[in-house]
Amino acid sequence: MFENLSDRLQNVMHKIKGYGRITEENISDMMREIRLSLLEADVNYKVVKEFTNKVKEKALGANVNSKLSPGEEFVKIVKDELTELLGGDSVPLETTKNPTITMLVGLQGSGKTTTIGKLANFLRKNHKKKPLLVACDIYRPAAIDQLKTIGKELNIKVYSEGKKDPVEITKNAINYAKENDFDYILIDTAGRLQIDDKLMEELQNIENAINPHETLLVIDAMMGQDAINVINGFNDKLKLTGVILTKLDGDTRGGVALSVRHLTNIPIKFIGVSEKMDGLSEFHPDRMASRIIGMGDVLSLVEKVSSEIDEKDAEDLVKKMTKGSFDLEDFLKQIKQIKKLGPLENIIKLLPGAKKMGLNNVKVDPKKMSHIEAIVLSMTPYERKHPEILKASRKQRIAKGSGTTVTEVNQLLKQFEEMKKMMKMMYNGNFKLPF
Ligand SMILES: Nc1nc2c(ncn2[C@@H]2O[C@H](COP(=O)(O)OP(=O)(O)O)[C@@H](O)[C@H]2O)c(=O)[nH]1
Ligand SMILES: [Mg+2]
Repeated sequence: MFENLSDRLQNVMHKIKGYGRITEENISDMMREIRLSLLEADVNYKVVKEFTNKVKEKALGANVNSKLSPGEEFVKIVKDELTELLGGDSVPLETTKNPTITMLVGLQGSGKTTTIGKLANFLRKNHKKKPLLVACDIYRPAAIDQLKTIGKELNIKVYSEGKKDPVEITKNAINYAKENDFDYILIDTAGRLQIDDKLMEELQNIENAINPHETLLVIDAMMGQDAINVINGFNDKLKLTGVILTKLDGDTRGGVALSVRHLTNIPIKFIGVSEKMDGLSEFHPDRMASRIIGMGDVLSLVEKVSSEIDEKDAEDLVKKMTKGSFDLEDFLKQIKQIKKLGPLENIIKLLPGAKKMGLNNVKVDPKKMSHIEAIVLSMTPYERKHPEILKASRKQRIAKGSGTTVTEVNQLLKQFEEMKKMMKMMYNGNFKLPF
């Protein structure tokens, strides 16, 4: 998502860093670039115009006594304005009520049923909730089965009464949840290909009957600008509390994300980034802005790492890294931990400057990771602590033991040395962000 926009904006940021002063003249080229890149990302033209006007105004009035260079000041202005555009402060999902009732609405195929599963998974993992999924898309038997399959996969209870009045089903489901200690109710509703009165009436009836704490509109980001009309259409009839933008993994432009808040005033609460049950991220405007302009998303990275990795282990590792006492034994531990985080390319993308370093499109071959692990495992503990003793015969033994080649062993040792050097540089403060 946002690939092209991010590329182009990072180029602009890079150029402007070279300017000693920001003047009306040199800024107009930059603003043109920014305007075009936003339009190409399918951001609404009105939004683009207001955005560029604001950035320009702020840049020309920027504080000359600031500690930042004029270029850095400009980058900061763009980042702040992008954050605003994406919605400013993040608006968290309601989780405090017992039970909390959340209803998902949206057009057919937008991703409601899938997102219900993802949300339940998220709530259980991050908020220790016991969710109940409620099947209210009663018109297609396949829709109920789909939800049941998802429930089975996640081992989360699905409440269903087949083809009955959705209002009755939801009321019964809430009673059932209360009696059985479920503390988060997620309601899957019917969708249509277009907004129509009958659908809206049904959704309104449910809303009036149960007064949900959240009514979230699920919307397919690949719809582009049309999404805004759909959001407004639903919001006219229902009390939407947020939007979930799905399939942002398929839409490299991502313009909708940049227009929704400004044009509808409804916050984006989550984004869908894959078909899988863990493919849902909380939406944080500031972090997203930071990612778009290439400053990385270190906060999300830290969160991801701390939810998957033992904190004590991570702390030890960082200590060793910074002291330069990091050895192959630690490297092995690290590989094991990294494997827990899922595909490495998703992690790399969150690093500051990943793009500039050419790392954003790296494909990490899981087979290669296993090879590395096997090589280190074939070393004796002493060898892992003192890789400098590894000469030809030892290397041959290791290659044989791990089912790899001496070349691969050499490659690994070289990579390890480079990694150590980089860690030292970071520690000594010589590591500069690449833009
Ligand atoms: N790539 C991708 N596919 C998604 C995402 N969310 C949903 N889908 C897919 O979109 C299709 C429709 O989803 P579904 O949940 O059945 O939509 P519903 O009709 O609104 O309930 C399914 O094939 C999902 O796997 C997403 O964030 N990324
Ligand atoms: Mg569905």
